Amino acid sequence: MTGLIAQARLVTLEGGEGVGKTTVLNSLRDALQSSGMEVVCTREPGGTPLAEQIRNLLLDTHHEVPAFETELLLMFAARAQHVRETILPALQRGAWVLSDRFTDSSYAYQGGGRGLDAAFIAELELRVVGIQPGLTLLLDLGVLQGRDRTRGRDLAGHGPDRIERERDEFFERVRAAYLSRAAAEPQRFRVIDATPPADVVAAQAVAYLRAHMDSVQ
Ligand code: Z5A
Repeated sequence: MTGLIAQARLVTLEGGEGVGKTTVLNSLRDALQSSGMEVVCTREPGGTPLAEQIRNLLLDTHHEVPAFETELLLMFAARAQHVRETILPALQRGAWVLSDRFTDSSYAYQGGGRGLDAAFIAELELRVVGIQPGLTLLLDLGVLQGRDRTRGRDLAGHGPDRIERERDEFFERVRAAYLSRAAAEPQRFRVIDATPPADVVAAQAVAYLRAHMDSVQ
């Protein structure tokens, strides 16, 4: 018993760097809209003007390196605002919400990657967030393949942000933490192999979404 309230219409996309979340999110949005649903697409950290400013602080490389605890608390500060200003109002009017990352990212990056205590993260989740997704699609890809996919974008002028500059071992721990969470909550997570071409990955994600929609309507 987690004390969290499951929100069937909240669907989250998770995974490491460059796994293709943004690409898949567009296909999920199209599938929901073609079924006549209102869809709100959002992301973390971010999703409100204030939370987007916190995102900029988190990813900026120009200030001193934040303490791991500072990073965690800023993620949850942004999430507190995002849940109250964007997610809950949308769910309350019957919309579906597709979020590119949510609380599982904090368990994977700040818990798995940084080594912060999962019990502390769970306490924040309970007190600050209070809800969990009805469906979480975890796109799983090798760390080096993810890096290859983002390299072109980095070379095109967007240098890597502060977290993207972490070493491969950090991202290996992130990946392991995600897979461990998925194994612990098989009813909520669907793990998708993100190595095939983007249209194949998106089709698998849409199939899982449709099955979930059938189960909640
Ligand atoms: N973070 C955290 O630490 N704690 C938290 O609680 C939260 C977040 C919420 C910002 O997130 C950072 O915040 C993130 C985690 C941390 N840091 N990292 N790393 P973000 O979501 O903005 O950053 P991101 O995950 O790095 O986004 P991304 O690199 O844009 O990944 P993506 O959205 O999953 O990938 P994409 O843009 O859809 O695709 C990447 C490229 O690959 C692109 O050129 C595509 O055309 C290509 N692509 C996509 N799919 C395929 C396939 N199937 N084959 C080949 N190529 C493909």
